[in-house]
Amino acid sequence: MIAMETPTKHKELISWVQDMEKMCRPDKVVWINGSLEEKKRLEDEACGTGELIKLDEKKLPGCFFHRSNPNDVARTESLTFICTKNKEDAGPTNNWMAPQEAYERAADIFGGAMKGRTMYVIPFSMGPVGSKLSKIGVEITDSIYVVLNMRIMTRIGDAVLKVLGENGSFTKCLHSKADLDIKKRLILHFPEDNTIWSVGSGYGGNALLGKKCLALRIASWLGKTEGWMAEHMLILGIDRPGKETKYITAAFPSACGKTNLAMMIPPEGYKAKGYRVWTVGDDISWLKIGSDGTLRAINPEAGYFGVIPGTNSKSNPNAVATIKKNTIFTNAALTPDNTVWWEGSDDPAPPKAIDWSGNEWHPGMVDDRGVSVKAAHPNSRFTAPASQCPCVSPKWEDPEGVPISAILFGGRRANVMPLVFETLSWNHGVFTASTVGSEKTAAQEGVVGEIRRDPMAMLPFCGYNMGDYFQHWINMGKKIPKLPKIFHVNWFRTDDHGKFMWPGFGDNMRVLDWILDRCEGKVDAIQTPVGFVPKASDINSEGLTLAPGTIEKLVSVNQAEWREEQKDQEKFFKTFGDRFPKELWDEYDGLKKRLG
Ligand code: GTP
Ligand code: SPV
Ligand code: MN
Repeated sequence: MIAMETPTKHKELISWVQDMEKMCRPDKVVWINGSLEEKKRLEDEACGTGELIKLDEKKLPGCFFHRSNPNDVARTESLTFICTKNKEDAGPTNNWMAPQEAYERAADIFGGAMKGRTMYVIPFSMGPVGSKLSKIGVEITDSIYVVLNMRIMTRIGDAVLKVLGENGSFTKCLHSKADLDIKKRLILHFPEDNTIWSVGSGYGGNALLGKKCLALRIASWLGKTEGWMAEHMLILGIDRPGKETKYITAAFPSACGKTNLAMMIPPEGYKAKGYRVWTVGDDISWLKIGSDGTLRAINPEAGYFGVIPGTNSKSNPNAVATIKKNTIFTNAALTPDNTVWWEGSDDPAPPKAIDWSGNEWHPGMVDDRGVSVKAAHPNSRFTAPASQCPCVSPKWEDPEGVPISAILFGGRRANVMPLVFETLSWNHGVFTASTVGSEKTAAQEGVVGEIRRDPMAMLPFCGYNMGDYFQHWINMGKKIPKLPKIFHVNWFRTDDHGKFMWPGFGDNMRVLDWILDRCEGKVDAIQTPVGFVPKASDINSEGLTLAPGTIEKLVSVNQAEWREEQKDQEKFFKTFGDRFPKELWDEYDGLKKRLG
């Protein structure tokens, strides 16, 4: 089969594409150029086969609906592997497979998997095209859904090939849905070969290979060798009256509030004074030392792949505005008037709908065991262009990145963790980040309330031994002339009745305000064994209706609880053996002494 003319003279790229074509045996090969004609042609074709459903053009212009296979609705961590020559280089937190075995096992599944299909070749840039901070990848896929999502989430096409030139380096990303059989699903990373092979899934982080696979797992490895960092962090800018915009990053585990914080609208009182929040990114951040000595962050992505349920004009008005057009909705419910609906939407439930799995649904429906049936999958997602966000930062595509004043870490913790504390030093901040934990919710496997350690919110995304990753964080601290301060936040502390004590969402501005004041040395704090907490009176509660003493409770540090917490930290740290940095054991010991 003769491919269409190749739009590049890059020999390594051409020969790799030919090799993959030989293995996957598609009917034809199409190089993606990124044009609007091409987009239209692919949308038409996908609507023809039912892969996409065109939504009502008046109510949701340019929007499409997609249902993934019901066995394929989230990342599959147990089928995700880091394939380094030495097992120790993948570390105790990753699944490992020897590269040769991995290539062989996957080749069996990829062999002939694209028969009767088209193989698309997508050149893409993570980060603004041509920026020194950007990286190029090429994804081969047999899924139009993947092409159209990559078109939103990354920069694709001829402009990228031009920057790649005839011998630029790129990450080789091979993807096939194959037959969507979970027993033949593998998400393989070969950091030593700058290569990703993903087969058997068509969903999100498993299939849009620029996102978690390249921009976190491969990039974290590149960052360690090249002296920068790839992190699971949102980036936002904050305007305060009479001051220049300050930027912060924040790492929270999946579905713990990054998109919400990144697009937050400050409370009325703050807005009136001139406070404003700007979104630079909502999921991934690449951090490098700038020539001015600050730590600079870029968002390598160009779109948002956000959690749909719970998105409404109270929780996240900016997201609601962002997804009004040119958006792909995956696994929400389809209404009879050809729009989409989800639990926690602004609209009342439709009298009937087709749910995320393709079955008829009506409000109040329960299953055999009497459990209410959800119309939208809890992990249903929107894919929308970042440029459509009303509060997108004017600097979101700045090739130099934005200078970071503070780094926040946090998880979902009903107790122990105060609303906010400032760490005592960079190394203490890294220690605190390495202990981040988050509660499993009723929707996850395991015991409800059980803490899963998720250091830096990177547990599923670090492409190498996390002991070495912690060391890299320590080493970076020695090299950054203008170090950001590191904070820990927790929006999820509950009272004796299990109710969230903190209103969260836009009101998180009150905490960010204190954080920036600390960065500017404008407010004192109370030193506790775990770090600096605010004086209750320094958290502005104007306009909030909180029971007296709530802020005191929110920022309190219970030393007995912390001593318990440390036992669990120790167990976790020990799993890294001698790859665990001495500096972090020192911080552990320091905390233990302070706790008495
Ligand atoms: P990924 O895209 O999976 O990486 O997740 P994310 O961190 O961007 O998650 P997202 O912002 O979509 O989090 C959604 C969940 O967090 C929803 O259940 C929200 O209701 C909840 N959430 C977000 N912010 C807050 C908050 O300030 N307080 C409380 N109580 N819940 C919040
Ligand atoms: C996450 O799980 O952290 C996500 C969604 O952002 S996915 O792209 O599927 O990984
Ligand atoms: Mn994420």
